[in-house]
Amino acid sequence: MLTENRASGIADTVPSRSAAIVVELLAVTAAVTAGHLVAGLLAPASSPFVAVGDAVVRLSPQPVVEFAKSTFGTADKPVLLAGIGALLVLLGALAGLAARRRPAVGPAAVAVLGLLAVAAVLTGPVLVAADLAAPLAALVVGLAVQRGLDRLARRPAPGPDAGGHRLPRRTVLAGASAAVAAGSLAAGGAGAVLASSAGGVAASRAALTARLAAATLAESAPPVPASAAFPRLGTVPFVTPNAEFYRIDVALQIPAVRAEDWSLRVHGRVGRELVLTVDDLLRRPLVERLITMTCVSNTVGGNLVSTAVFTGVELAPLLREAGVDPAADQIVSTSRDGWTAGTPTATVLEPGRGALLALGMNGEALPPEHGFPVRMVVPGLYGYVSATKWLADIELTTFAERSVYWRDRGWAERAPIKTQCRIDSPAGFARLPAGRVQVAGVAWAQPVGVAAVEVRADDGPWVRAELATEVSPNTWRMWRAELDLPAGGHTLTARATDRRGDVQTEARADPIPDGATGWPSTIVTVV
Ligand SMILES: Nc1nc2c(c(=O)[nH]1)N[C@H]1C(S)=C(S)[C@@H](COP(=O)(O)O)O[C@H]1N2
Ligand SMILES: [Mo]
Repeated sequence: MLTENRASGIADTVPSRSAAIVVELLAVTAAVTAGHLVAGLLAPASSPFVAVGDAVVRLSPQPVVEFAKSTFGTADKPVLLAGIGALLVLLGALAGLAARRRPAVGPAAVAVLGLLAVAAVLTGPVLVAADLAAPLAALVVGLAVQRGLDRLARRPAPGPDAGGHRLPRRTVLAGASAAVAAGSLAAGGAGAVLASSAGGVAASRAALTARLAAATLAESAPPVPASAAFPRLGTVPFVTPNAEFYRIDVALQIPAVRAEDWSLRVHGRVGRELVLTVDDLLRRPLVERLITMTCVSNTVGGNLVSTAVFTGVELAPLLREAGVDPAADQIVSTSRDGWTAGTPTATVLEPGRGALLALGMNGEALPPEHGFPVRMVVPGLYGYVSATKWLADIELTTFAERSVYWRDRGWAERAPIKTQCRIDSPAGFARLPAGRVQVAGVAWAQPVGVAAVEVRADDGPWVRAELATEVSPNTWRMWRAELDLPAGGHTLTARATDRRGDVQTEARADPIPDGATGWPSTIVTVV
């Protein structure tokens, strides 16, 4: 079909529907993959795709986030990215169709999507100049591809030219499209590879592991005696191997920062701002701490609780050097991907609390998924108010002045860990031989420590459990007990008492807003 291009007098072709869709989809694909490649080279989280996904997560109302979590579980991130991909295809196809007779729609759609990616990166709370490179590259490449392919698609039908022969328009368009598709595939693949090897993060991590191993410690972690756990009775090991340490975060893509490129700004209500590099941290006294971390989302009996030896520097003296304004009751820590946590300043400055900027975990530099190169760890506080991974920024402020990620979504402003315990063995619905039944598990009450655990069968008397050797009040404590059980079904229940003498409450509460409560119980059958 031909239309008259009145300005030039040249007859342009209205592209077929399929050609129009292909042109627009390839422009969008080239944009996304070019952005992914540049992001892989510079800053993986700035990939337009990932940045828009992060922004969607950031801006989603809490019920939507909860729905996604409960419907898709840990697949919520891939599902979100797939959804964004599907939406892009749909929008691209519609824009392509609309652009057949209104050519300006084609580049406009690419520009709008590109600017959306720029906006997603700009509104991420932590922004460095390099973050803009990927969405801008996406915008430029997308527009260039759109223009090039669109021109081919609209080229007037072939006629003899000065050179004699011209390739048929469809052949040229198909060739160019294939080239763009192949280029996009290569760029996207290379971007993904670069993001996963993350610009030398693996090498940087290995080097930091070696430096930590060679460093002189100002304080070593207490030894963990064999008597600290009852693995033969079915308790988890005392120190959780890194690969088994629970993981909770909202990062769609693990932020990749080399230790050499990392720095932390300490600012806000302080006497003097500090900017610290990993070298600066390694020049300070290095301490090792055994700490049991706990997630506020852990349900009674759940396993979002793990223990590791963290190596790092004390946070309290560092803040004192910066000179904390006494009015600054909140420390807001921000991750490289923009996630934020608010920690009570008084807790971190408490004598003996032992809050850390951690660089090492169980004898290695922090694993990427646990915050490489530097995270915060504060014994006794749930992770969401203290344990910022991929730490980028610390601002001294007030609870009145600033809210943070999970507080914005209905979780409590302050969240000390609640005394809790778990029955690890026997497993739920186990069938056991009649007679003496071994019961074992863990209890935690950071930072005061566990004083007692009791177990009972059904409504029987509480039986005092034997406690494993205490390693630190900041870690969990294993326990075991023996119960004589007659044949039949039984409910085993446990409860812990902390070193303040407070008995764990029986009252059931949901994790939201400040941590679950209630006694764990396990149903077994004795045969
Ligand atoms: N950057 C960042 N840090 C974060 C989070 C997050 O979503 N992003 N989640 C927090 C929560 S809720 C918990 S419980 C701990 C979990 O740390 P882990 O994954 O190393 O176990 O990290 C905290 N630090
Ligand atoms: Mo958490």
